[in-house]
Amino acid sequence: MSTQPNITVYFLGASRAIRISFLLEELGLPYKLAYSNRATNGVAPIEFKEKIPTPLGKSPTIKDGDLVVQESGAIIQYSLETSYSYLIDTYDTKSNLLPSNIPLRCQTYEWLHAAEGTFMLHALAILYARWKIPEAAKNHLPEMESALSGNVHNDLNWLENTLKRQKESGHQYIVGDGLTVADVMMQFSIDFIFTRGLGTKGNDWPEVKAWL
Ligand SMILES: N[C@@H](CCC(=O)N[C@@H](CS)C(=O)NCC(=O)O)C(=O)O
Repeated sequence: MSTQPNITVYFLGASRAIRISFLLEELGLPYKLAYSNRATNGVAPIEFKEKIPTPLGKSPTIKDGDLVVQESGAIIQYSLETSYSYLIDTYDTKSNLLPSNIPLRCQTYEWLHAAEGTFMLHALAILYARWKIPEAAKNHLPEMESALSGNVHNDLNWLENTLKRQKESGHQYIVGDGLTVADVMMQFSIDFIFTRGLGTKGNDWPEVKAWL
């Protein structure tokens, strides 16, 4: 762990690495990009994956000095809570990306983890079904998507109702009265779900769309 930031973000185009740049920009932290576009078939180029110093070679990964951190939620927690917590005082005087109030902090953690562990999990079940379903079973895909969409609907309803309550209190973000890492993590998940229409058929989430 270094005392001065020396961060490289391994950034695959159109990936969860957006969360990390979003946070680092909000914190005003300098960082280097090791960037790659996706290959024409949408996957990460193998030469890029080989450069990422983790067993899975996923994006985002960061390297800060000798320390390597993978998993977007963990990178966000690392950036906020360990070596750079002082930067929140220095740079983040207005937006309070991680509230100090304990109930608000816990709500922020809930969304930070729900972004991957709930929203992406349920949406990816549908995307993988689209990708992996055998040709012979393709006519069952709509039925399968509809069966898998219940979780996505529940997840989006949770966010919709949270944002509605926030709006009634005069707030436009997910937790408290300003931008937090809940928004930073959730932005990618929701954009991912809406852009691909993953389980979103048959409902509309106007507050979620307005927030996005
Ligand atoms: N749970 C991980 C997921 C990381 C992940 O799956 N990243 C995708 C891009 S969004 C990736 O690296 N895909 C390329 C590959 O798997 O080869 C996180 O939140 O960082």
